[in-house]
Amino acid sequence: MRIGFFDSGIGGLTVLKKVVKFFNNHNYFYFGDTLNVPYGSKPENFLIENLEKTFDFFEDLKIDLVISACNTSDSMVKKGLVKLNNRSFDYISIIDSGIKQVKNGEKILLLATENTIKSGSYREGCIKNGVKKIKEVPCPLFVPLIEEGYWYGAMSDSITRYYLQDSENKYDKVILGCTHYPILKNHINKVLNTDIIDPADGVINSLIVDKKIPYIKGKAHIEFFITGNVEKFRILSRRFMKNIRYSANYSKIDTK
Ligand code: DGN
Repeated sequence: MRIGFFDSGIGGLTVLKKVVKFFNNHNYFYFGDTLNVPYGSKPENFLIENLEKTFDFFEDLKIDLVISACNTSDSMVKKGLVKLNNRSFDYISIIDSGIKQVKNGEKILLLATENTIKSGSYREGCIKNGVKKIKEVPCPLFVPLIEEGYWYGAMSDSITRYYLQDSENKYDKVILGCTHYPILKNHINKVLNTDIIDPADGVINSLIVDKKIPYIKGKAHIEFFITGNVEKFRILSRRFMKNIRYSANYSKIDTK
């Protein structure tokens, strides 16, 4: 199958890695818009236009299934600002995959970008699922930190502590509502010591339950399409995807 992923940068790799690890031998296509990262506080119009163009690109590539690996862009779909009606591919929402994992009566901490929080998509979904309380915390410094490769160490630790300082021991679960954030999972876990919801696990679950991708043992092939610095992306993605069997091509692409 031909499976597409999109994100502003390397965050979507947290979703891609889990899917490739589980389903192995398919043709994967990853669109990383590193020229425009971060998406967190970009104007809505920009996000809508960009996502429409990304979807056009996936149609040109004859993609069968698109997995949203960017909550911020997915929130435009959830709000109905980007439509899927006439698209030729099937689509999996990362936000829906996160919401599915919350339960009635739980107290939830949502970490996400400003735009995702502003969309209210997680809040509404969690409330529908009966959560008792939801606190939303934007963590804008996480994304540049991760894009620059600071996945460990004192700087990541102190920024994590700064964002989470008032949230310790108050919530049943924390949703990592931005695909970049699982890269800092160890730091987040150290501060909160709370169950973590990674929406990517919900993606895997719905792929299995709905039998959307056949399991084919073997080696994956990934085509990366990057709008910014391809070499920087190649180095970081290799570092993140180590221990996974895949072959890859990296191409520069213009979004205009
Ligand atoms: N990784 C994206 C998300 O899940 O929202 C976007 C992060 C960003 O560009 N700020």
